[in-house]
Amino acid sequence: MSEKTLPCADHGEYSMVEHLERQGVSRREFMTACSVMTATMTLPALLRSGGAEAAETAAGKAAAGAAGAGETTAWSSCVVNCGSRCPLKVVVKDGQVIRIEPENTGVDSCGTPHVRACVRGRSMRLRLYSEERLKTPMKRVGARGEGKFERISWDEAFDTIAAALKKTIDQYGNDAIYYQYGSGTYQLVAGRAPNFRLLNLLGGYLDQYGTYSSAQIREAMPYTYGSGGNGSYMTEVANAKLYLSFGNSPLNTRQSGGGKGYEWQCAKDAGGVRTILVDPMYTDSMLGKEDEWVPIRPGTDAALCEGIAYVLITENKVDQAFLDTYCVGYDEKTLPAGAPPKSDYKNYILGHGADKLAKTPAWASQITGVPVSTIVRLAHLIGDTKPLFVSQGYGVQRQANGEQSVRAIAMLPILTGNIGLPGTNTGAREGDVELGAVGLPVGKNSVKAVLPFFLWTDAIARGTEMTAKRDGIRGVDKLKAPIKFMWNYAGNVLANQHSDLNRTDAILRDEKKCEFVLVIENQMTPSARYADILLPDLMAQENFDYAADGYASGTGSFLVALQQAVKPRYEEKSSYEICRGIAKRFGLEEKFTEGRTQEQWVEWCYNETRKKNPELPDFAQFQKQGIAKMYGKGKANIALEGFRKDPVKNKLGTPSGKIEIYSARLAKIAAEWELPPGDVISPLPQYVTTWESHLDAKAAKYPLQLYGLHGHGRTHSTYHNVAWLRELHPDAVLINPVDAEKRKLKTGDAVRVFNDRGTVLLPARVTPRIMPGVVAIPQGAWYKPNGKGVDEGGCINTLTSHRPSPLAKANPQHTNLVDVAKA
Ligand SMILES: Nc1nc2c(c(=O)[nH]1)N[C@H]1C(S)=C(S)[C@@H](COP(=O)(O)OP(=O)(O)OC[C@H]3O[C@@H](n4cnc5c(=O)[nH]c(N)nc54)[C@H](O)[C@@H]3O)O[C@H]1N2
Ligand SMILES: Nc1nc2c(c(=O)[nH]1)N[C@H]1C(S)=C(S)[C@@H](COP(=O)(O)OP(=O)(O)OC[C@H]3O[C@@H](n4cnc5c(=O)[nH]c(N)nc54)[C@H](O)[C@@H]3O)O[C@H]1N2
Ligand code: SF4
Ligand SMILES: [Mo]
Repeated sequence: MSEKTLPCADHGEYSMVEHLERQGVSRREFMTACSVMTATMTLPALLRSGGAEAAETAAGKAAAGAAGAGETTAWSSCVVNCGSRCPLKVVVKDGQVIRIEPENTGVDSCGTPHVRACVRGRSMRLRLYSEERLKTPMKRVGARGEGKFERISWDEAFDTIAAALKKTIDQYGNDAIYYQYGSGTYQLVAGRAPNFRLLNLLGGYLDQYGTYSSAQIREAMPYTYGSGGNGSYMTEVANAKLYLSFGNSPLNTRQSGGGKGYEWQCAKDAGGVRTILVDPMYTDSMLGKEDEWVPIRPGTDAALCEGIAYVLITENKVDQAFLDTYCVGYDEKTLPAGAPPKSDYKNYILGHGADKLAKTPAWASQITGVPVSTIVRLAHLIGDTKPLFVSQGYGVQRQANGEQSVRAIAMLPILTGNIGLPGTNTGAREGDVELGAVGLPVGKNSVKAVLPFFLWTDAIARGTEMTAKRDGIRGVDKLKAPIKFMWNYAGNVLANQHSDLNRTDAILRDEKKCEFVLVIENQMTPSARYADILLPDLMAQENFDYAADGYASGTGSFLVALQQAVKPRYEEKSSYEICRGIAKRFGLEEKFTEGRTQEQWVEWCYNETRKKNPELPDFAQFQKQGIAKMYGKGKANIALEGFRKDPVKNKLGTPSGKIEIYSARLAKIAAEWELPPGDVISPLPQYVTTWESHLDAKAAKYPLQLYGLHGHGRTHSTYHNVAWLRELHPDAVLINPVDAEKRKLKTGDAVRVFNDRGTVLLPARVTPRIMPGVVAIPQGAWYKPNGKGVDEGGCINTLTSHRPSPLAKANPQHTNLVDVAKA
């Protein structure tokens, strides 16, 4: 791997931290040393300088079993929702975790790497021993949301929860029990699964579809391709000549030492692919690793793609044979029967469609902020370079018009025929190998109704008004009951990760609306404050379980043993034991356990996984080695390869079996659904100017576009209460010097970021890395309202809107207008 592409900040820094700490160097000295090194040296340079080399050796010694005197090592993993599940070696002395080491069973080059944990996983010890750790069951004593609790026994907790469940079921039915989105832990037996298993035994619960992560891309892409949001593996980038990526930042969001960020760098080094990143921010995935950064106004990717399409079409750079054979609706001759005349893509782009507007580079430029010359140059590159690998992150689709943008981006590989061939991709995010790891069986949910994940505050406030055609309710035409019982496991959505938190707070506080809130957590988070009963869960390092590679691991498949490194210190219980306790109150304990202990279930699940992957070692051996890596399983995956080879034999999942540029299904939905003014669903992907974009009337009052980014210092809100990380990655609002100048702001100034929904207090960070007219806040800081609508915690969701996107009814959390002023 070349020096150019391995940033100290991601992979090297923390082995230095830990090494120096072990040598007795203080945090303060470390921080200073590291920031100097990060600024000036790359990891290979560090390695040569000797410091990190020593750290590597120390880690190597521990792996070989030569830990210090009295130290033992257990295997665990960082199972938060970052998608990587990096294995961790938990070093214990005198019953206490004294440090966390990364796994090192791989090699230091591309191939079968060490799956090195990032700074977050390596600071796990601080989360384990944080002041906010929940110790005992508690019941609320103050008003809901006030955060006043009293210790109770497990018996009282189980009795209270069982009584509330019975009351809800008797009075409103199981439809009134909602299982809240919560992505805090991805362990396979004692994570979320026992909660589902219990609720299903009780007659079911209101489930959700979609996620805060990727709801829009997963909903929209199947209209084009017949199936979901994932494309070719990142390893395929090695075979491409041009990598064009929209809002994808693997070195921010796929940080693990063995995941997609790593694969990206290896692939780039192997093939020397030209790299162009389209993003409002100059991200850490750039910093010299890109050939070109194209700054773009948030929410306008579709316009850029249409401007590029205009050049491709008018300069004859489209692959007409591919479009004729594999696609529906590029031009009039492949439009489906029943589509209006001139409703095809070519006519739309050239200005002969219903809107009579040519999507010229000049038109695209005034929307996107990308210069005309850049649009034309990009179009020439895209038209002339093969293979072309187009991908996108999820930031693009976390916008009010995200469903349109994701399909518009897919048009670039489609127009140029860069589909199903080596070095190409569909325009979706890169895919992952899946081992099909088996978790605790959860049974069947008897409640038919399913809610779009983003509309739970509506389902509390106006549940019975919500319908299929207006609110995207599935399984039934209309919700039977509002949400009356909130089951919140391992999530901080209630008061942190959902939108418009001041509104959300008012809805949750009203005990007549949602009558019972159960929170099962291990930290006293903002959401935990809203619990009626608050239960302390184990953390993975105190639990016994196993985990599989995540959705950010790319081709790197592995299983990790989660071993009990330390015993719980207080009265915490695993979710399996918690749910068993509640099941007992209903006489369902035997049905819940099927006669197995949690440990026996772990072994059972592992063995089921092994049946599908016979190359895995037996359970005893797995426990001994702690990690089972199975790299290289699907290295050759190219999205739609079979379809490209034989489109008749390997039809896509669309009604026509082809790529549907024009979707008759979307035309039908557009005609039938009830949409508020301004919401557009259309059979062709098309740029739509939305509410709270820079072209909206509201921009006169709030001239800055705001979005939240997934930064290094947290996984969402998890790891927020780790002081080391707050020091290393301080929260701030990123603002361009041009916008700062107008407001007389400099870095470090305390500022207010505000709109009609609320105000957030934060320091400013003035930087040209964010484009003019746009500001960004790392998402996930803990919401801390001061009672006057001002959030002193710096949580972006004080400012975000709860209005859903048109098709997926999903979170447009990156679409916001604000202003910034000195506090
Ligand atoms: N404005 C804005 N908002 C966003 C986003 C954005 O980009 N912008 N991103 C969205 C996205 S993509 C997502 S996925 C969501 C994430 O939203 P959440 O799913 O709420 O994720 P976290 O904030 O990480 O909260 C996880 C919680 O689980 C707890 N936890 C961790 N381990 C365990 C365990 O073993 N047991 C139990 N019981 N609890 C545990 C942690 O303490 C933490 O409080 O946020 C969304 N919100
Ligand atoms: N470090 C870290 N990694 C994480 C997480 C985390 O919290 N921290 N969370 C994990 C989870 S659950 C998820 S879902 C993923 C999230 O992964 P993403 O959703 O891909 O991450 P974001 O940071 O929201 O956005 C990615 C990039 O899109 C850019 N962007 C925003 N709006 C637009 C737009 O309209 N157009 C274009 N072209 N670019 C835009 C942003 O500047 C950013 O660089 O990350 C995962 N990985
Ligand atoms: S936050 Fe993600 S990259 Fe970091 S250690 Fe955890 S799983 Fe690995
Ligand atoms: Mo996510």
